[in-house]
Amino acid sequence: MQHWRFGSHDLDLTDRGLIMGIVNVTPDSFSDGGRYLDTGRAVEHALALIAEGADILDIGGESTRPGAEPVEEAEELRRVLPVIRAVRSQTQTLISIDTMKAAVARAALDAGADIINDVTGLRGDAAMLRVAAASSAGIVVMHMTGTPQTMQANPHYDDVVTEVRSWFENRLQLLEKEGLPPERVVLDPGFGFGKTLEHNLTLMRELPQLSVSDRPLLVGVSRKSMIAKVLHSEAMEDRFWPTIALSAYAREHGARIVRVHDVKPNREALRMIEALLQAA
Ligand code: HH2
Repeated sequence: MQHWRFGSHDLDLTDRGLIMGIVNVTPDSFSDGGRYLDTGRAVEHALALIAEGADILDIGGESTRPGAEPVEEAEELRRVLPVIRAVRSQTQTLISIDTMKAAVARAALDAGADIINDVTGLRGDAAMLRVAAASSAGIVVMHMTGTPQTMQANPHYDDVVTEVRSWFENRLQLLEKEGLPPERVVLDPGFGFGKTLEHNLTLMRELPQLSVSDRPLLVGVSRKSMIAKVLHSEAMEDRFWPTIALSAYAREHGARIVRVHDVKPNREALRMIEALLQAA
């Protein structure tokens, strides 16, 4: 059984996975930077993703691509809060805030967000764990070595699968000790965050080994450079179909949430794979 319980929600993900649609309110995100920096455009995009079938909107105001410039807290708030407020006033769809800053997470929850998605796994900001534990939000705990500024310098693991898995186990234990029960947490291997192509491919192939304590796994590979490296093409449009292939593979191998830019085709891939899994 795979349940994700937070706030008033009890999401049964055992047989049906979720699509997390990406809303980047940034000038510099790697695949769509600048397209939705304007509040109106971001809200329009968010509503379009809901119409395509997004179960969760992941709204972020700071790019985490390798080498991205950090964003001041006030600027990040200015980007995301109006979008969260506007989306919340128009829909009940779950909203996650993609941030590394505790103050942004707190303000986003107050504005109507339901989930904190922190790519540092609640390690980046010393206040984040307290904010997360004191809230009733769902929490995405992602694995990353270093920071977005340093992570791709020279990623090294003796055994990437074992190390990410034991990091998940330790993290869940520590969070529980700090008052954050595992049932509120989903785990994410952090594709592209302090990992080489080989590390990313190994983690994807060995996904079932990363399943810890029945916590749902979230996978974020949408349009990422691992695809460009395999296909020897830097063109962003060459990354759309391979993303769908990876979503299907991930769902077949146990992932329950996929974080994607292109909601409709990835959602269809999940439904198709789930039909196969249930027939088996
Ligand atoms: N990837 C990105 C951002 N946030 N969160 C989770 N949980 N997992 C991921 O894999 C993940 C994430 C990077 O993608 P994107 O938001 O499209 O780009 P950028 O960080 O440049 O805005």
